[in-house]
Amino acid sequence: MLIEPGELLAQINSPDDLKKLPKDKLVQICDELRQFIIDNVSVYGGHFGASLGVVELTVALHYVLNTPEDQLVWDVGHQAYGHKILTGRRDRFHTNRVYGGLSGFPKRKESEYDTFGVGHSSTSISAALGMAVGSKYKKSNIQHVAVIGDGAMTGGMAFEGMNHAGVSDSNLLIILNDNCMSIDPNVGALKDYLTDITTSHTYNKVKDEVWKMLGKLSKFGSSAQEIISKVEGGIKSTLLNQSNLFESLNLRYFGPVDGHDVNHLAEVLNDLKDIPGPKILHCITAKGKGYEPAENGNQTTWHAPGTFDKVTGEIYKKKPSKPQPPKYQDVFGHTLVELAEMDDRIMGVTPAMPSGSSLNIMMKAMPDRAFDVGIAEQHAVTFSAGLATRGLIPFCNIYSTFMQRAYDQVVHDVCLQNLPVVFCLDRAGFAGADGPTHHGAYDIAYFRCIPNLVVAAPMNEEELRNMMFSAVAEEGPYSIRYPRGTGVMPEWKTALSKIPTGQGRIVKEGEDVAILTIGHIGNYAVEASEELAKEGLNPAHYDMRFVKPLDGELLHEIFGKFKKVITVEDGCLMGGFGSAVIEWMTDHGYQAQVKRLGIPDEVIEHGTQLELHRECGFDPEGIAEAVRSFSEVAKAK
Ligand SMILES: Cc1ncc(C[n+]2csc(CCOP(=O)(O)OP(=O)(O)O)c2C)c(N)n1
Repeated sequence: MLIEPGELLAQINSPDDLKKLPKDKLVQICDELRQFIIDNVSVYGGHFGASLGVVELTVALHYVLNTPEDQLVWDVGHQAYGHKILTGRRDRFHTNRVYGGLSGFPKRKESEYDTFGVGHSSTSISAALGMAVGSKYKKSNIQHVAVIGDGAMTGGMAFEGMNHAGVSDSNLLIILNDNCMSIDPNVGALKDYLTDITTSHTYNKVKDEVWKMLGKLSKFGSSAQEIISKVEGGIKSTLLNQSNLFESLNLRYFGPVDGHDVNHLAEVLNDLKDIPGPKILHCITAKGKGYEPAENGNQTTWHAPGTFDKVTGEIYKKKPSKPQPPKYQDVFGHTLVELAEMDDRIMGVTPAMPSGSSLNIMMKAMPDRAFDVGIAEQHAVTFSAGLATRGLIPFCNIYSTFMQRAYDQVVHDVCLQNLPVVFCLDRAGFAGADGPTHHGAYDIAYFRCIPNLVVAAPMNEEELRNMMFSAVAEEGPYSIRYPRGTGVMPEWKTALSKIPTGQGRIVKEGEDVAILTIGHIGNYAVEASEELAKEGLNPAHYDMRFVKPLDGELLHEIFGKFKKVITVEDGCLMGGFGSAVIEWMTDHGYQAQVKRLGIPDEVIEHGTQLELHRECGFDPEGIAEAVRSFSEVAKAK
């Protein structure tokens, strides 16, 4: 189903077309853009509230800037749907996040308007600053703008970028898109600070006067600007309780402005083009703006609601006829509370993903023992390490892809000191529609080389629960990876029992070929085996459960018995589980033919998880094919 754009939007094939519109048409174009996003996302799914919140900002930016020459960087990029639609991708927008279609995030190879590939938060200031400094070096006069949310602003990298920008004398404009929301409500002292600035009425009144004056004076050259800057700075620090955080970092602070007044935004952006040096414009917006259920309902749900009825606002949920297995994240969330009730040393930590990780269950049940620390993965890990030094057992839940941010903290702050932090890596393996920025492809490889760290992955809900239970008794760091989505056990609340660290299990006896799997992907091997049985093939299947330590006893048995081994992992092949098995094999003097199935050394784009597994040859059929090509029986036929 192709969604028809509104009359004006239908004529906009690039920002140049937008610029041709008279100013009095900007409100209409915003309305049509907003409607087009609603129409599309309600049918095809994707991120929602964030893009609605920046419709006016998007239109104003492309109206005023000379894109693609001027460099516009969106932080995270989940809010850039309007940007994509205005920059020549309107007719393909229905393929957003679909296998082979548009990416859900800005991507350099997709469009010249996407100046920087994004997906992980808090990178925009550093990237845009690098561009600005690079342009200056090349004597280019173009504009550089980073648009960053208040959630992304909590990430350390944003501060590292501002710290540098403040002394850089580059013409960088940072636009702070402040909607008080991350995915969940934003957290931390910065949030309170931003609210303080926003609600200081006296300051805002005086600021408006200064702004008008500034508009008049900025055309008169640098000395006038210097005077106004001093006046303005003085007013700000007198009127605000604290001195201005951004001004302290040498960034000129403008705002707050209404981020939904497109005409005013266009004027402000135009004015700011004339003001040299690094600066920040504070825009107040509402997530979900213009779509009632998203704006005034549960903004977290409407961050990425899935498909919905745009008239009633009802989010479509599948209504299965029989009980379904739970999501792994929910098994984690409920089991953590269960464990924490039994053991008062257990704590929970998440960097800005309470709903996504289901740590919100513990945050609600035990608010003093579970923490959302903001989009701050590095801090989450070292904070957990600190808790562990006090005899506590933190469960630090970080998506596999975001754990990449905190690698040094895992090595330096946790593992070298052998501290008992339990890392739960959600979304391990292919993330699906979010694509390569979000695939949890590398964690097995990057974790298995760290001393002291246990690397475990459950094949089902029961194993996840038992691994969490066992991790509490471990004296050092322990990691558990599990994928996005559901497990396989509708009756998931099994009795807790310990799994000895490094002990795998046999799923199915067999002959000729042994399939060794790690984690949930093992269920594909079960499916493959069922299919192969119909063809008279009977591979053995082992659920190894641990990449580190590997189960040596089981491997002696396997390599003693089988000369053909297949390893399967939802992770990168280089240095991953299959590599670990081959290393073990050579270290112990065995010789077998080993075929490794997993993610190749390439960027794999977006699609459903199954589509991507198929592309990489480790869907059930891919595993079956590997067995067939190996099997003696098959060869004899
Ligand atoms: C490093 C990293 N951690 C976590 C996330 C998950 N994430 C995506 S969007 C988002 C919230 C961003 O909030 P904000 O910047 O305020 O933008 P908004 O959605 O409110 O417009 C989070 C936590 C991420 N993309 N990157």
